[in-house]
Amino acid sequence: MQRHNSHLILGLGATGLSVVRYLCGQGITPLVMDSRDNPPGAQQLAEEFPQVNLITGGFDCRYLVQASQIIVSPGIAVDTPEIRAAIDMEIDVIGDVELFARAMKDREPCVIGITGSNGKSTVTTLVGEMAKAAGISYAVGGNIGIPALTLLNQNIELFILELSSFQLETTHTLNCIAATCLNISEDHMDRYSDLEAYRQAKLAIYSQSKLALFNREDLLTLPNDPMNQNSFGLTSPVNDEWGVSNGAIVHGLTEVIALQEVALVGSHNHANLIAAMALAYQAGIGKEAMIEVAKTFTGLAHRCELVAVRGGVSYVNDSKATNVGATVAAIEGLREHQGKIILIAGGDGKGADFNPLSSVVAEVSTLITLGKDGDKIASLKEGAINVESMVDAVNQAAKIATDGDIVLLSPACASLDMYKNFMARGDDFRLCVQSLGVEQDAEALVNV
Ligand code: UMA
Ligand code: ADP
Repeated sequence: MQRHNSHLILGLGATGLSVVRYLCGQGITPLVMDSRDNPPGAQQLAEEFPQVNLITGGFDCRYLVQASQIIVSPGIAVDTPEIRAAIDMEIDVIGDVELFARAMKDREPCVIGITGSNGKSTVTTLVGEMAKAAGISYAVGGNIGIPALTLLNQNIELFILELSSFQLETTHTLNCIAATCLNISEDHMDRYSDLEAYRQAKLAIYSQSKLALFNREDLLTLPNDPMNQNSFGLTSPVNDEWGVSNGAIVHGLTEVIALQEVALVGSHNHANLIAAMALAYQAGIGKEAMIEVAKTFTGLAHRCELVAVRGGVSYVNDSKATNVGATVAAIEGLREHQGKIILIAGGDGKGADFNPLSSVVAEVSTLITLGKDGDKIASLKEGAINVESMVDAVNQAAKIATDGDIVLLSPACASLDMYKNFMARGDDFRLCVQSLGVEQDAEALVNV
């Protein structure tokens, strides 16, 4: 057994590496463990921090019980028996975002926290864009892909953090100006006992904020106990709530922008924009900056992104739809569409109940499924076609689709059974579409 390390990092992905860098910067040499035999950060660790030891292939309890602090990566369940044992021994078990929070403890609140089942990355990016338009020095990070600790060294006035339920489980002292839980629908049921356990993990964000911004059309997002709170929604607001009235986004009685001037399409995206405005307002960002962003931001890649129009058929990449709620929102958002919708879905369902998809798959003309849980989704619609690969799915769809139709990749599942991540899946879809033997139509490509 090696010498005693007071700080133990569990997991050597993007988060684990960021924690190594942070602790080493503080003069602390941690020990790293990962249950995988060959974790993604191993080579980088060896090159950058040869003094830091790495143990792979499991978590050795002998080290855990001797640590004074254990920093757990979000991909590892806190309920893992070795970690539970450490918590029972009252060892300080936290996540990287809690380390970030502790590093910020002497600063005035300058963090915006964003969680929810869907829309987090869109809202996080929107608030960042609004800060930029207002000339504020800002940093965007967290679950969106940039570990929170990597933002710390910058001279930043406003931190905008996307936070997953996993990250919130190990975060306790974030001091947000405002925080939101955008919506709650089933996700990560392989990590939680039920929806309520998942919901409570997310609602923990409110107790770490000066203001809770909830979605008044999703009562699951309400704080457990009344606190300093406000709401957003697509309905007419009361008092200083944010909402929609007479076709315009309004803050109380004040009109911000007419919906027809908004670049983002789809009612779920309008809700995202309104939430972003409400958060930006709490950070002191003016309405001019909000309006500028509302008029120009068309959406992120892999979220209902129109990637090609071929032979009059629109190919839409919604690879980021990694849960049922996101796919429901995508199909509902296309209800006004006149042509047929051909849906490609499937992947790793993470233990989800797919039944809430039934009503929306009834609206699509053809369902093509793939991946680990493709057959479960296929069972929701008679005549569904189950295929082995993305190229088969796209080719099948292209055979069926005619002028005016939409081929939508919106998997309702994680990608990890077939791809490195949702971006690789979306890129593969795009490539398969580009390989179709049909000329691309000369049309502007934007998010639909
Ligand atoms: N893993 C092991 N053993 C370990 C450590 C990890 O098997 O010892 C597995 C996990 O089960 C997981 C994978 O390795 O499947 C990655 O886990 P990680 O904790 O090392 O992940 P990081 O690379 O640090 O990335 C994490 C977030 N990943 C997860 O929560 C799974 C990233 O969110 C986030 O962008 C990043 O930190 C920076 O904050 C990704 C994600 O999928 C995008 N998030 C989920 C979601 O959005 O639905 C919550
Ligand atoms: P997250 O970061 O929470 O995964 P994203 O902004 O990346 O959210 O969007 C993920 C998926 O959810 C996309 O498929 C997108 O079309 C869909 N989506 C975005 N906002 C919402 C919303 N408010 N309600 C339901 N689905 C949404």
